[in-house]
Amino acid sequence: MTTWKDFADLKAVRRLEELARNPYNLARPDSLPPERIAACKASACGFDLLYATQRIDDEVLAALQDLAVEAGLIEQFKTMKSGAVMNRIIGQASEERQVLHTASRDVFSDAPLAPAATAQAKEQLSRLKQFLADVDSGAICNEQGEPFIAMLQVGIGGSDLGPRALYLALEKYRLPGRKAAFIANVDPDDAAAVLASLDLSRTLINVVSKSGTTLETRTNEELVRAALVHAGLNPTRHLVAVTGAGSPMDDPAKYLAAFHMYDYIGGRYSATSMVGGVTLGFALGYDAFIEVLRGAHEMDNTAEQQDIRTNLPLLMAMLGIWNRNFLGYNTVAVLPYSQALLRFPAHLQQCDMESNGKQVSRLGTPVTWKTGPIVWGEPGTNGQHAFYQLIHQGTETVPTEFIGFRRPQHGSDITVSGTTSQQKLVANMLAQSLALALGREHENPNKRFTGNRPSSVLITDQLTPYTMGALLALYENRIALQGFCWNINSFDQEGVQLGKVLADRLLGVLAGTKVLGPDAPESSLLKAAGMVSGQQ
Ligand code: G6Q
Repeated sequence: MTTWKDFADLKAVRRLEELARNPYNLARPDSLPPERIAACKASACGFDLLYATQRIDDEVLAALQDLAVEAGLIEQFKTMKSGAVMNRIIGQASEERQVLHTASRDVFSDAPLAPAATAQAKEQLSRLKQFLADVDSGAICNEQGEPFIAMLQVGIGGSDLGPRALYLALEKYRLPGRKAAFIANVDPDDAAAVLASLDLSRTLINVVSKSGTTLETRTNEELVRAALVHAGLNPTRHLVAVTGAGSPMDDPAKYLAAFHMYDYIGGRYSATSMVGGVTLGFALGYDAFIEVLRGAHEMDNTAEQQDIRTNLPLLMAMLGIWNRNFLGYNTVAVLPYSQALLRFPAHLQQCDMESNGKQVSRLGTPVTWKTGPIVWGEPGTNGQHAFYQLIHQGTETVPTEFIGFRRPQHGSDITVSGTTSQQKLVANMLAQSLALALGREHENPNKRFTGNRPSSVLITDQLTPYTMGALLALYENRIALQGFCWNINSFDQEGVQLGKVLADRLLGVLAGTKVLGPDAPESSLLKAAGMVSGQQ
């Protein structure tokens, strides 16, 4: 029997609504005394979360804790990790699947929570280890007997964003002479540019598609196969596949090696499965990928704690719910002060918005409360010279999540005017957090900062494979916990289907296999866009 409860029916929601009538004012004098800054700090897996600059006090935190307990968030998280069918909606046809991305990193203990899934993860890991050893030893090489030096991942959405974000974050740890590249979009210009940057004869192509049917990926696979043939190369010596067991791509004869992912791992949660493992393992080494898994696993363990003050994913989830549902803020900016995290906000955008952009509760009825916010971001300090104007003085309050590192990844730095570049980076991040909170009075209203704008700062020593894994899992778990609280199914994505269906109709018209009446909106739109021959 499920105990899923709708958000609007939770008692703690009433209490939080009361507290939200007079929330903590960050802009009043002395709003950030030293004891508040010291107390509003939680730590896990080497990360510190500084949240004194959120509009909360002890009463709000206690009520958020009550909300988490009443909604059974930690029980639901553990139930998910143990293999319950969490991807479902009661009384409606839905995916009806387990949600076990956590099993792909629960490989360090002898008693994993979902033993069958973890056994499959271990089996894939040992296949990966052997494959990478064969690449290293030259047992797998090109037709001239030369080692492979690059891997091109072809995949889109969940089969691209997480692996790409992690690769860019960890490029510093690349094995000597190795690199990775990515093609996602069905954009011939992107494919041409990426292919031009590679020596195809020494490149492995890793085609990643859980379904094995995705239009963009299958088209790009054909494009790359044609490029290999054009270069006089044999595609089966170069192509590797990661796909769902039994998918149309699950055909070992067409690939040099094939890895599996399983239906219990959602695309956007798949970076720690073979979807990320093959390319990250090739470029960074098997051991670095295991470190990513270790970081993620330890953050998964943290997420099992009941106490909001020590469970970082839970704390971030509940602060987000306070901002979204009780203070009424519509968006969240994730602003890493690290260029290496360039694509991490894009990955989170998918993970969060595809998971929690939902309008029906798990009880099958329309929600009467707000669900996922609009998530976006860019690295600072670049953003400071761009969109921070709106964050500081716009009419929309943008709760902000800053991410920073005390030490650079590379050993080199420079001291200018008494500070290093890394110190400048971190000082800027902390300054933004203070400026948003405190604001500034001025007789000129155009120079006034109202302040009282919430943010938090997530900081750790260094961006490494371990901390990247922990950071990834921190966000994945915060997203799942918020979904549980809103009582929505965070693991399906029906909202992406309609556009695909209509794109197929338009392509049918362009290919001449579908005839639509001249008054059909598809026909009129193709005509207006100048896409139908003779209609420029
Ligand atoms: C993620 C989504 C979606 C998916 C892509 C690629 O959760 O389901 O982004 O990952 O559509 O799908 P395939 O891996 O099946 O090609």
